Amino acid sequence: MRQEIKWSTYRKVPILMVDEDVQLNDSSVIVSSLKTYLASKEKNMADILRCYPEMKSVNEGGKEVMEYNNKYWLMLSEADTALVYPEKGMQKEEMKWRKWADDWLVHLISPNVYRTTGEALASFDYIVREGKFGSLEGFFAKYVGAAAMFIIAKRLKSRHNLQDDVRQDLYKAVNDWVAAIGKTRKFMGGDCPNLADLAVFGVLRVMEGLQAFDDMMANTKVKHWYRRMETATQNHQGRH
Ligand SMILES: N[C@@H](CCC(=O)N[C@@H](CS)C(=O)NCC(=O)O)C(=O)O
Repeated sequence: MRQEIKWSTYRKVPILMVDEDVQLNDSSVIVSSLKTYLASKEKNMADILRCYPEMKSVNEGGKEVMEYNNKYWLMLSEADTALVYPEKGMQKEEMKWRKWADDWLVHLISPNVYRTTGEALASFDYIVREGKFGSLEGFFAKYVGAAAMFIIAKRLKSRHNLQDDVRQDLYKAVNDWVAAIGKTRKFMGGDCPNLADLAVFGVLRVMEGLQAFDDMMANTKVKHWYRRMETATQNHQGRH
């Protein structure tokens, strides 16, 4: 909840604290920093973080937001880069699809999970069930939240130029993703997931348990890759 991150000037989640003094903001910065750390043991987090400087920018809605330079880039020596990306084009492809997940795929979630009043209520029922709400607070959060997000989702739909039938954008997006992996690879990273696989999985996973997710699984080709990702993330099988 908002009050739980009062101590931070950056007001979004996730935030990762390292040893109670280094604060990592933004999920892509967190992922790139952790991956850099794991792949190049000699650097410390504070030094790594300095490679992702913040800058203020203006978003599609005209609002001032914090952006982070280089957020899809790993800060590795040439030798370490060759270990993480053994083949030509792997690094560029990973960056392209991580950016796609942040700039396009993620914007399909709200319009899809708050598409109808019934779906908005189901989404908030899930949020309230999983979150820390008192029973009265939860009751209000569910109905007020669902109504607000139903309206906001329509605004997001037009801001990001989605089709009238928002499911079609979702289906096309995940089918494009599966096509980019192709028939010969298990993951975009090859035999193990890379950071693009992780980013796309992270976005799709938040819809689990909702109608949008079931519709996507039934009407697209993403199912096999998605099931492989579930197993891979549970068993810590990321590329290293
Ligand atoms: N680009 C950021 C986006 C983070 C973000 O928007 N988080 C939402 C929750 S999913 C949030 O905290 N929103 C609160 C706000 O915007 O004030 C990231 O990937 O971490």
